[in-house]
Amino acid sequence: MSEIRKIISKDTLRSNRLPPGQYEIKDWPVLHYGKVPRVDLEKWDFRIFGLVKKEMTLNYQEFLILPQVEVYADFHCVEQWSRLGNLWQGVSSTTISSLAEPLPEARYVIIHCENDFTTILPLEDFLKEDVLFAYKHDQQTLKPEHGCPLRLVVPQLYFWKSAKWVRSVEFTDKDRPGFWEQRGYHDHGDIWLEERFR
Ligand SMILES: Nc1nc2c(c(=O)[nH]1)N[C@H]1C(S)=C(S)[C@@H](COP(=O)(O)O)O[C@H]1N2
Ligand SMILES: [Mo]
Repeated sequence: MSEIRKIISKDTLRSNRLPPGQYEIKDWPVLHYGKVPRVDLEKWDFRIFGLVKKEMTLNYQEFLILPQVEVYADFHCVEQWSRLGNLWQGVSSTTISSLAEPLPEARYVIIHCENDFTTILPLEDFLKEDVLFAYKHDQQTLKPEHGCPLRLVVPQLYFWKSAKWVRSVEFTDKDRPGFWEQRGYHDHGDIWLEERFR
């Protein structure tokens, strides 16, 4: 096995780690639209498509043998609670991107999840070094309600962009608002600029 690359999210090094308008909580609430999906790992796959040189589909075994990263990061819900000091383990967004080789026209990434949930983020944000597709949190396999088997984690944007139960990643040239973005949440969602709502 190759070594797990360890990454410290830069925002955790700030003297004040709490973005404006946030307060710290110690537990971990569950928040999402709809029901927790039942996921059959035998049928599960992870697809990369859209404006890329190499579209591909990986099954669960193939996903698990990709190089792993461990990311130490905070997260911040738009509803003002923040959870500091989380250890995520999974596959870096940059690994996914370099497998597929996005075309120069690609500017956004749409994350597609179970139950037709989607979210969108600029490619530039997606490729930050602390962004990953996580299957573990604090050494434990993710619980179903927190996104098992796989969720995206984007520390620099509000937590609604950290989509649970991810199934595919689409590279695109257009900004197509996702589930929460269509319901009044900000297109971008920068935690330091307080980009909460449109
Ligand atoms: N698939 C999916 N992912 C989602 C959501 C959702 O409704 N569906 N909600 C988002 C929101 S608004 C938040 S705050 C976080 C909450 O994640 P948690 O339940 O693990 O705390 O999940 C995000 N990811
Ligand atoms: Mo949220």
